[in-house]
Amino acid sequence: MKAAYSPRHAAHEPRRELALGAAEPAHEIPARAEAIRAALDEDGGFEWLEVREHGLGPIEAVHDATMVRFVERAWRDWQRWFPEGEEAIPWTFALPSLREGMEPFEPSRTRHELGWWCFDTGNPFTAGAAEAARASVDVALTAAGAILVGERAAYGLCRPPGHHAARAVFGGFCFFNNAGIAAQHLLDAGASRVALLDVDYHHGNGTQQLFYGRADVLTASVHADPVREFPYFTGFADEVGTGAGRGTNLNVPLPAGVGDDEFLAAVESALERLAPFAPEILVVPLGVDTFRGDPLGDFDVGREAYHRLGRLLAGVGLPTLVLQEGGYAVAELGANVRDVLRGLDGR
Ligand code: SP5
Ligand code: ZN
Repeated sequence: MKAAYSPRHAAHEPRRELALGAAEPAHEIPARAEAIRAALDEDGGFEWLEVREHGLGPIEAVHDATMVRFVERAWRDWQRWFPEGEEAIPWTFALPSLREGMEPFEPSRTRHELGWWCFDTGNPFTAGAAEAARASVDVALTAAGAILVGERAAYGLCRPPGHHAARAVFGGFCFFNNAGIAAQHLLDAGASRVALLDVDYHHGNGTQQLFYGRADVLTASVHADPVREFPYFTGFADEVGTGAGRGTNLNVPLPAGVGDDEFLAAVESALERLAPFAPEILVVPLGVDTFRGDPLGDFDVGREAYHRLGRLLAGVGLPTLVLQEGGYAVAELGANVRDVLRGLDGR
């Protein structure tokens, strides 16, 4: 299988993140991508593509251009005003109700602009975040390019992940929505309908938001019920799309403790519901934080489930672009991802 990886992911090296008011060691760390890379190298079934730089055009095709420019300068600005710390973490957020009934706000007026563009405290911004985020998009677009020239399946080892980044806000370890950018790129290259099936433990809120009103992109996500889990405010089953996009969003929230069979049955039912949409290409934001040993998850999904997941995806019979999202049990991360891709590859 063709795969893409960039060493530039390592430029983003957060040390800690804040959750529930406490600092803890960062989960989204360079060792994740290196573990996956090592497992795929050891497998031998993956051919690494040369990653091509695609510039800001494809990013600005889905994201607010002002946010994209902010990401590029955020570290420099933060260092200037708040030089303490190895990472930047906002602590005041521009919730719309704060200025309800008031004049529109110009976020660049404040030194704390990060609290306008980032929605959570668990997403440390570092000196190399922008470089790594750009590289992650290029990895996704390079893998998408393999699909465009006829590959049946391709994998982008994206880091940082992307599925929590919406049009004009980022968070959840994500800066740019790699899968959303890739899906738009596939459409712009001639595909008429693209379906995304997000199997990360967390709801793919960013991807949902990007395409919520769109009839040419179907977004589906199987994830932990947002009643108890990040991102808390999206991912409910009654979110079905709006306007022309009504019926093109599917959420399958799951309870704590689901095992292999329940998780895979949820994936299978989501796949069945993609069929009437008749997509030409399937994009799979792949998180393996569904794994029972994951420090961020509460599912009871075992190692054996991942090969079965890959076989389910293969059964759809569409050109399939798999892009890396979460997965924080670093010791098992490589094997879990490898097994999905082996299953997808019919091995
Ligand atoms: C891409 C992705 O998987 N993003 C997930 C972001 C989740 N952020 C919330 C992390 C909460 C960590 N606190 C858990 C306490 C257990 N030590
Ligand atoms: Zn996740």
